Amino acid sequence: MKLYGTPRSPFARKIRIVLAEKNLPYEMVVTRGSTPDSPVPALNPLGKVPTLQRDDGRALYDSPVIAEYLDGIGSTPKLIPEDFESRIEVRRWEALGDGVTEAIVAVNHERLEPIEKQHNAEWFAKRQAKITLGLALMERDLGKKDWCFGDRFTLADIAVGYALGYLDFALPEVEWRSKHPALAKLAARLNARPSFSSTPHPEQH
Ligand SMILES: N[C@@H](CCC(=O)N[C@@H](CS)C(=O)NCC(=O)O)C(=O)O
Repeated sequence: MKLYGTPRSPFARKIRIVLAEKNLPYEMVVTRGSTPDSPVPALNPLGKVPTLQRDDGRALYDSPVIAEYLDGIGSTPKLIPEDFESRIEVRRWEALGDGVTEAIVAVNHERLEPIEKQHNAEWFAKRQAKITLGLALMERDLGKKDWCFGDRFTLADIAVGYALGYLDFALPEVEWRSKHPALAKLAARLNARPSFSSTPHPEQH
């Protein structure tokens, strides 16, 4: 199996965490999705990473589909519950983590543009609201529980953990821990797991 992605891509990190949790061997192909020489568009017409190439050569995208595939081919631990309602709830957590991450990616990329090309304050405020409201809902729904869903580690925890990890990486000035003590505690535990600690984002420059 080959995973196409970059060390900076949060969505690729999400899949690297899943691969590590499932203890699945893979080859990492470091590439962006849409550079002229990228092999990704031949596999994924959307030109996005992560793209996974299965052992039979077929390609999979986006990260929710890849995560479900890896959970299906790997053995324990099961990251997505079988039961319908539980599964939908874990996938909702995943959508929340992915959506917050998308907003952080958008803000981070926009800030790298020359100031005269950047969107206006209203554009930034809309993305900021997604991050703020998303974190507030995560904090509320996590509450006093040890895990985001049920009584064990699932894809829901990966979704929250990689989103918070990317927030620290891309927007380190956002001080979210004091306002979200439950998330802060969960993040500390998740960041200590080998799947998280072995897949850090590189330094921003
Ligand atoms: N919803 C996608 C998002 C993937 C995504 O946006 N990847 C970015 C890198 S972080 C990318 O490849 N962007 C290139 C492009 O959009 O052309 C997923 O979950 O896999």
